[in-house]
Amino acid sequence: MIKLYHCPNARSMRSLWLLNELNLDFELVEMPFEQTHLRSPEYLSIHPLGRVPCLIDGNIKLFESGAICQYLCEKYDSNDQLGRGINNKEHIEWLQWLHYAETIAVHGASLVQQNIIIAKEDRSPVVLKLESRRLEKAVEVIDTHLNDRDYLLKSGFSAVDIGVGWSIHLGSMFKEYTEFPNVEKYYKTIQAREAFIQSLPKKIEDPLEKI
Ligand SMILES: N[C@@H](CCC(=O)N[C@@H](CS)C(=O)NCC(=O)O)C(=O)O
Repeated sequence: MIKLYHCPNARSMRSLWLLNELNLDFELVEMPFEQTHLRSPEYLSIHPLGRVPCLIDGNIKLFESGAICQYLCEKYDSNDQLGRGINNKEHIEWLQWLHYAETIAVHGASLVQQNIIIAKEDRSPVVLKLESRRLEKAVEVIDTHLNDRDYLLKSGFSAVDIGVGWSIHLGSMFKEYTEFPNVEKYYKTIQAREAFIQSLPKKIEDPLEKI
């Protein structure tokens, strides 16, 4: 059976959300977002950097959320409901957004470090300003792209809306989307999906859990 290593609200939420969308059976190994768990010898023997996600399926092990997305779609979505396989006319566009998800996420992750993880005295106002601006510009690209469509691909919701959607979700911790009306509407639409709701932490008590 598929096994997913996950921390609430972390990038592994992409994989969890996709598994839920695909309605697959899987075992979820949920850990708190803490070094004691992520850097334990047991977990480091599974993921060499002690990060999430990590997905195991038989003798396959993957620890990049984009690769997990592509793998799950290629193996378990032969009708291209969420994937867009090599013979699909949207394949190249699908690949572009699959990876663009990380272009947005790196800025959100950097803001998590600057606002939450790093001790106050070590935070950098310059990095904060730069990363906020770069997040904004990366989201603006999505807003413009959504001018003539509801989802990233014209054909409708796909797995790349999960990758980018999670990045928008992460960015929402630091950025209101009011100046990006298409993104605001898009975020509301994907948040209403049953599989998204199923993949959220069961309860959020403090912002540290919202990583
Ligand atoms: N590019 C990787 C990034 C994985 C990653 O950095 N995950 C974060 C959570 S969002 C993590 O596990 N961080 C823990 C740490 O760095 O200690 C992916 O997309 O899977």
